[in-house]
Amino acid sequence: MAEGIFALIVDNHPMSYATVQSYAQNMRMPTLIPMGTGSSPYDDYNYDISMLPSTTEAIADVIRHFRWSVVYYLFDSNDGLLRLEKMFELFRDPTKDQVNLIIRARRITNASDCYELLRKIDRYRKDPVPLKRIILDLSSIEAYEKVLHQIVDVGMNREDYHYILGGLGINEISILNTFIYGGVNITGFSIVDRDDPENIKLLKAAEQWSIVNLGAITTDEALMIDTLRVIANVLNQMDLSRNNLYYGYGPNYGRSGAVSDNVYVGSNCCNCSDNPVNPKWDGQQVLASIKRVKTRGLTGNIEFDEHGMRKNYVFKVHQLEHKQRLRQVGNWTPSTRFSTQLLPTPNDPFIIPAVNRTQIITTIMAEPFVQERRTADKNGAPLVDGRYLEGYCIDLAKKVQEQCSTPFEYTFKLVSDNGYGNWDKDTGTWNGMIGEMINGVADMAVAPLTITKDRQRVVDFTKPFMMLGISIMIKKPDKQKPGVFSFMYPLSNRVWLCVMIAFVTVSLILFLVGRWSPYEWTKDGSKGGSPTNTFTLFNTFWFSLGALMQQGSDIFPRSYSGRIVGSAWWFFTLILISSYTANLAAFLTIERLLPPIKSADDLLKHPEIEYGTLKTGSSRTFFETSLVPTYAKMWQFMNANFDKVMKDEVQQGVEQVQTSKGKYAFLLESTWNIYWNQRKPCKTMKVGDNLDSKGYGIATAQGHFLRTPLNIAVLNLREIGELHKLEQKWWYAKGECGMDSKDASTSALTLSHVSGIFHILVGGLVLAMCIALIEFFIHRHIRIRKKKQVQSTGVRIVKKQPMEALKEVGYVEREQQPMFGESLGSSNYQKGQTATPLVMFESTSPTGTSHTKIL
Ligand code: CWD
Repeated sequence: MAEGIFALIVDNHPMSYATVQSYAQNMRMPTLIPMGTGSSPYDDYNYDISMLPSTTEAIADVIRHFRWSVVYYLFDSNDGLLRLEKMFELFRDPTKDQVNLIIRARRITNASDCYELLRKIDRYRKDPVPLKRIILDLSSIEAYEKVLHQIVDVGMNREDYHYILGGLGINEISILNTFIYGGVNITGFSIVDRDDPENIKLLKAAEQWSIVNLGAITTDEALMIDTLRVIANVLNQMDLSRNNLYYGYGPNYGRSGAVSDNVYVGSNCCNCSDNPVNPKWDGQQVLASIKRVKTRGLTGNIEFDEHGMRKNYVFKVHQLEHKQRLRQVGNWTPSTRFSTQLLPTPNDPFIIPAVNRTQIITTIMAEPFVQERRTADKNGAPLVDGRYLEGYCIDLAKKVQEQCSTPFEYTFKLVSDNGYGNWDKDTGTWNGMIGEMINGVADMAVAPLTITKDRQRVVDFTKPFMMLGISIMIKKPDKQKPGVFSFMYPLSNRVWLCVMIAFVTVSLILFLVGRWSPYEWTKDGSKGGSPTNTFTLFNTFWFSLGALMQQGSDIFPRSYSGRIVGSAWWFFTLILISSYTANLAAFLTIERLLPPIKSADDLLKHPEIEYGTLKTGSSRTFFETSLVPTYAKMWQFMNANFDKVMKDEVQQGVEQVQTSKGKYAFLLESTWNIYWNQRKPCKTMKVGDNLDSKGYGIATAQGHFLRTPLNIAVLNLREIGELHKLEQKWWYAKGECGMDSKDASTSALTLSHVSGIFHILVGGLVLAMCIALIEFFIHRHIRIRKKKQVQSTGVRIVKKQPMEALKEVGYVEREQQPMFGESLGSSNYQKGQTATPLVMFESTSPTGTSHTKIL
């Protein structure tokens, strides 16, 4: 220290540690202890920084998990003694842990020879339980090797033993391989993170320099490297150029080769022989900088609390069972505890039988599964955290309890982190309800908890009590009122066009057929016997139109060909009009919703519409891990806009859909989609098919005694229709929005539905009147012209009723047949030509000219 140092790195060996600690405290010298836990946070030595986190809490969790009642605690160091003290402290209140633990502590004075102690433990028969649970808290890997060796020698590696190794290098103990066939259980921890890519890089580099062996780096080596990393980190952080660490100059001051006077690192603080000791520097600053360090190292996340102890670290949990090598079964962190289910020894009679306890059911507030009872009547509603609960899951738990062949009592608890259960990569643990079951905080979960393969690995699920899938919720588009021409809707525009073309084509063909077929030609006496054809172009159109309108007309084809055309056209119109009529009612009455989105692909096609799902839960995992290109692209979008589009709770997502004018779609489980669409203000709707198919199950901690009875109870409830009834009760009976289709079918047609046909009618009437007027004027014009002509020639040209007209203007019937060659109007009467009936008229004009008319 007199030479000038910055911090101490020391071993906490019992022979020297107390002395070093005392000096460090007096000289205000930060002291890093790579391989020990240092002093208790509550004593006066507050310059200690411990690199090695304590496993005491993790061991306590194992004891709680297995509900042991007696354990042996064997330790060989003062550190171990401190941890033992902590262990007693943790189990002081038996009501808190539901474990009344007896700890039998023994100190191993010589790790190389503890046979006697082990034999005594083996022979001790006065414990309330014959099975022996032994915690080994030893100071080094060598000590573990030695003691475990003796355990094998004494024969304490049988199935009635379970050891917990308190150190952090269980995977470095080679003798464990010999325990595989003895039937013993061993649980332990490690901390070196060999999977971290940064660590792999570092270890590879170190291997090149032959410093460490990548595969075989020990926990002690890793802790030492991390200690140096901490110091390097602090040096980088501190503003050394400000010269604020020390009062004097370093030993290099003025020497050639010194980089600069200002970059000297060290305290030059103290002279150990001063009496009283008079440190000239402020080690508190360095200490504070060390406690502020936040970095990652070989032992994972490196951070310290105010007592200089590690925080936010992760232990890997390892287990060795009969015929199974040591394997990692999960993780443990101080905040989330175990991320795994530690398998109890089969048929272990000393686990406090869960059957005797009230089962703790974890659940989550999620309408309508679990919600606060709103009515004044609170009878029968469980009281949890000061709230009376009701909902589908509360009813389900009751019904399952009634159906269950194994009787049990239960109480509800709300999940503390408000999560369903996800694997947290950072902490390496399960959170949410799944985490609570794994950690033994809860026995089962009755909640809208989706059955997934990852969850199934760590907890047991019953068969699904409800089926669902991820679905799309959008804002309901405004209803489209049937337009003025809604009578056109039953047929598409193309069909209308085809009908028009068919109409024209049929009319033309009928006209041609009428022309070609001789049977359509008749002799009309009123026309002087000349052949006439009713199927003029105008008439064929009239005939086709009459058939199309299902009205008929007064003209019909006479020829076979004409009748074939007519029949075909009638059949066509029969089917067409029937189909049209069948569709018409629906199109006139239903107010159609035309949503812009109908599928997940549509969401990708409409970049203006944002979408998201819950921040945690199986839906997020679905998108995150999906290999389907559409869903993978959707996840890219959601991940890029995470804070904006992802929601903590379903209600937030629903509210955003309601308020975002169709610019946000929420991806949620279909059960909730249906439920929220039935809640006021009724502004949302579910579109498209579900993206996947899955179910909610009741989850139990793995191997729970109620696992099978619960499963059977759920199946039974399904078969007797109770689940269906519950669904009706919580979904449809409480609906506030009614059924859209029902509304539509009962409502009367308004004028807006049928105004189009009025328009057509009025249009037809107006057109008819116009044409009538035109006809009137044309006729009048002709009459005037004729009158003038009669006045000037004496001949009145008539068109209609010619006989009467001619008689009127002075013609008389002539008896005589026309003479051959006689001029008959504009054409000569030809020889051999007959014209019957033949009526001839004659008149004499004022000029004396004789006129002959033949009809
Ligand atoms: N959960 C989810 O992941 N997505 C959703 O839309 C809803 Cl409503 C819930 C949670 C899920 N049920 C789970 O168990 O993770």
